[in-house]
Amino acid sequence: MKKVITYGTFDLLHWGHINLLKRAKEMGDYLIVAISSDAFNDLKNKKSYHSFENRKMILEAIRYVDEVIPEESWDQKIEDVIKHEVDSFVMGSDWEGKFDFLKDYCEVIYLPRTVGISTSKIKDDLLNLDNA
Ligand code: C2G
Repeated sequence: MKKVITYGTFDLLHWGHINLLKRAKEMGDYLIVAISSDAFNDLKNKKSYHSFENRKMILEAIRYVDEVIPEESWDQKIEDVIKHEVDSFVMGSDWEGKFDFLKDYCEVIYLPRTVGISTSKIKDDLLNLDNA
C-alpha cells in the first residue's frame, strides 16, 4: 500500500484544496493529511475561521482523505514520514523546494497550485461584498 502525506491549515475549504487532495490521493492508495492545530496556526501567523476540531471533521468527510493527524510544529515531518511509513510527501507548488530535506526519507512532490482561489481571497471577496 502506497502511503501519501500532505500538510496544511485547510480553512474555509475550497476547490483549490480539493484539487490538491484529489491529486495527492492519486499518487498512492492511502492519504494522510496533517492539519495545522490552532496553536501551530498562530506560529504560521494564520487565523482560521474554523477551529482545528471542525477543520479535522470536514477533512475526514472527504473521499480522498484516509486519515487526519495534527500538525503541531515545523519539525515533525521526518518523524511523521518514518512513523506512518510514508512513500510520498505532496505539497502545493507555493512550497516548491521548502521540504526537499524529506527526499532522504520519501518521494517529495510539489503539485501546481490551483490559480484563482485561496482562503484569503474568499475572505477579501466577502468583505468587499459587504461594502458593495
Ligand atoms: N493549495 C493549492 N491551491 C490553492 C490553495 C492551496 O494547491 N489555490 C494547496 C497549498 O499549496 C497546500 C494545501 O493546499 O499544499 C493547503 O493549503 P493551506 O491550507 O493554505 O496550507 P498552508 O498554510 O500552506 O500550510 O507545514 C506545511 C504547512 O502547514 C502548509
